[in-house]
Amino acid sequence: MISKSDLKALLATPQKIVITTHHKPDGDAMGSSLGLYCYLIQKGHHVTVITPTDYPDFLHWMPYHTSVVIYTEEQAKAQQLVAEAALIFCLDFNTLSRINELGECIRNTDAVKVMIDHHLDPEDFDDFRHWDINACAAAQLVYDFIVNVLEDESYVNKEVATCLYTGIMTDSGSFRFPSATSDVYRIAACLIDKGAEHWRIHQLVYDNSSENRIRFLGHCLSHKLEILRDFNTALITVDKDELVKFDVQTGDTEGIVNYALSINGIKLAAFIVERKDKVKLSLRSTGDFPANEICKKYFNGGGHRNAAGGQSDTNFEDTIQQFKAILPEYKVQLLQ
Ligand SMILES: [Mn+2]
Repeated sequence: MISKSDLKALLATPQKIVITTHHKPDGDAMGSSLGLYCYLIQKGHHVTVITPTDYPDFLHWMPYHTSVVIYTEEQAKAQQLVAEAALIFCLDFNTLSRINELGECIRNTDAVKVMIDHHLDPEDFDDFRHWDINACAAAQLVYDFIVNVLEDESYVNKEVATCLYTGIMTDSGSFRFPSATSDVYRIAACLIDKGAEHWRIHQLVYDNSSENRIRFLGHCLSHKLEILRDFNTALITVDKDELVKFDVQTGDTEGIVNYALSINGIKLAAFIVERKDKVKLSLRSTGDFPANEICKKYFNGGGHRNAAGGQSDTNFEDTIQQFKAILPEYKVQLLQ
């Protein structure tokens, strides 16, 4: 581990820096990464954001997103950048397995590794950690890192503010989750003062669906939604033929699980999707119900109490049956 003053001293002169974030980056992954990028380039650093995989179309408007190196598309370039970096920032994840092959590249470098994250159970690979599970978004922690750790609030310009606002807005469910505390609202207000156009960001992220995505959502809600009233649970299941039929793209399935959770009385919602090589689950819950416990115990995953994910070792049909078979174990909590 290095101290805050060591890190500040290192950042006082221009460095080669890599910023990376988790597999299938979401609004917070891209918002925190590009927000930090927009800050560091003002300080004269040579910075590259490397994502393990591509990211959804609804984020293809963000400042400097065209400079992002996607590992699966430019592997040699990404490996070289990692090898040459003096500092690597790991944002919105805390175990190297979350970034696929890129994780081992990073583990094997001598670069100073800085983790900025808000997930449970961090792995011990970092040299400096700005970590808080109570933060609503990694972007909130990047804001705190710039303003309070590096004491550089004057560098939060319109671009930094736009990126960080995007991360906070998307990870807090548009400021509606319990994690959106009064402090988060104060940070959002500050970002708006710095130039983030909240109305425009909301529109670009949420009113930016392809026609296919909306038709696919309609299909899921009309034909694929199952309500298990005995367990206050709703699930939506989609197989790989349906993904092909609706030409479902990266990010198109994002958020569909929330429609299931929005039905009155539903305490647990699941979205189960058959991908090319595995079956993925996305769980959402209300109140104290631990969606992450189910993902951790049964589906090689984890996450937050109310938003978690995992994957299954068995086939699509068996995964659905397995999920249903788990519910009696949680019946008391689900009916509370
Ligand atoms: Mn996040």
